Amino acid sequence: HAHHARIPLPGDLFAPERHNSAGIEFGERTALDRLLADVKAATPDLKPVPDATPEQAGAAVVAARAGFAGWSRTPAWTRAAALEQAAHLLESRSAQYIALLQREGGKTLDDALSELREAADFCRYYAAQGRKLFGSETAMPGPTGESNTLALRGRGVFIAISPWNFPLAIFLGQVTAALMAGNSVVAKPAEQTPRIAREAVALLHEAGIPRSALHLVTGDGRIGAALTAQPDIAGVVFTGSTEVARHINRTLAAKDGPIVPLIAETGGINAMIADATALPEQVADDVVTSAFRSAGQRCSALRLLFVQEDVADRMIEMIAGAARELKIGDPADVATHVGPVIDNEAKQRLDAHIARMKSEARLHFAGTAPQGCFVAPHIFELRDAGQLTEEVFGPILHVVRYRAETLGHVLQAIERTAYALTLGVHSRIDDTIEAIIDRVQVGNIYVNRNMIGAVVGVQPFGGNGLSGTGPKAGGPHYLARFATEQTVTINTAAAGGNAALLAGEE
Ligand code: UN1
Repeated sequence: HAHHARIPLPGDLFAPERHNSAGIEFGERTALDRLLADVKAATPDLKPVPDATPEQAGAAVVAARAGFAGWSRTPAWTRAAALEQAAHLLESRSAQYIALLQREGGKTLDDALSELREAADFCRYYAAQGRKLFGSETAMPGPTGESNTLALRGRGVFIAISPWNFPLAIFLGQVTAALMAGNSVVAKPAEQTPRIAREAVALLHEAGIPRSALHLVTGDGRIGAALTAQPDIAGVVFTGSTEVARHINRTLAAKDGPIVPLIAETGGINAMIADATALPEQVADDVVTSAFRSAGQRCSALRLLFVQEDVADRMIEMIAGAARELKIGDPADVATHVGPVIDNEAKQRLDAHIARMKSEARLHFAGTAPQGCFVAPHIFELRDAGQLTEEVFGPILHVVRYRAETLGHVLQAIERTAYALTLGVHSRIDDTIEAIIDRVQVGNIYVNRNMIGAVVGVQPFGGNGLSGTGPKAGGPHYLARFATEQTVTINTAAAGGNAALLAGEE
């Protein structure tokens, strides 16, 4: 095809097109028709990706160590240009990636499009931030007679371990940040989504990242463990469960040699508070989006909804009504709202949780799902928020009623989860909103809107407490944590050698 569209915006998809790219009139076709036709015609590489052995994992780290020298000396402008080229390639092949995200990741069209856009945004945002941070040294103020400069440089080999729920965006976000900062990278994607990772690595190589600077190692947690245990690594960036983050942290701590930093973005038991002044239609819409979109398989997703008693019955009824409209099924069908969960193990875990909730809580709503790896959306009402003790990674919403006087208890219950990733607030009382924001340490707070889909460079994303170490992905402080800093102080008053050095002479 000649007409490779950029990633369309949702509104564009329904706008009638009267001309094809060659200017030939064809009537009422829409960009959506064209995109769907392209996705259908796409032939993503679905060949299995073999697992690496622990020896291969070790060899990848050695090769990345050798690649570090050249890549860390490559000018930041060149590194940034490669990332921008990667964004361009992603966009020009969007149909191919959407098809792969649907086939391997179970993504609906909506989710695949947002993910593709997020992936391209990460590449461009880190390129722009990287030019600022790494493009030149910062002259520091100081006394006359000396010059002081601060420079950021790559650390060495970074291990990037990424999850299956954003197999393209989070994979590329981690890898491009580490590369932009001048590190070489060994990337270990989730074992459920190695094909998307293989494509993404091929794309980065094509965009100008040297093969020696970026290596892919596939396999499950054992391969991840083999990588983090390697002696010569300079940092680890990880997105996944809190439990695995702790395990990595222990592995790093047990090693001799330099202290190796871990950047971890982990789970959440995310809450939303809706008081009696909230707009019920908007709450229903935002709750359904936050709890059930992506089949609830986002670390940002809503798990625990606190509703003020006075409006609770009506609110729950409206949410159930909105949830009833959701179509669950084949992600390749454009009418589908909720696709499958990632694998059978996930389905079994979620089914077990649903069974437990049926005996411990009040069921308000159960959707219908087709046979296979699907989990229908469920709404349960708990007596107490403490009944939910772990992150349940699927389309299951838990509701708790509260009285206006006990908002303090709600905030305590949120703090007691010890996670602090996302929080939703629906209220029209400014004092309530401010008091909540002031009280909690949650990383991303969303007021009077849904609480998923953080936009790169707009809503820097990441949590505190059990939810992660920071810094926030897609935010201005992210890249610096992948780097070392070097301060150079030169006595400019000294005669001879120093003055010559400053003048750039030998
Ligand atoms: C994750 O689900 O692992 O804001 C994190 C959002 C996404 C969440 C990504 N950035 O919904």
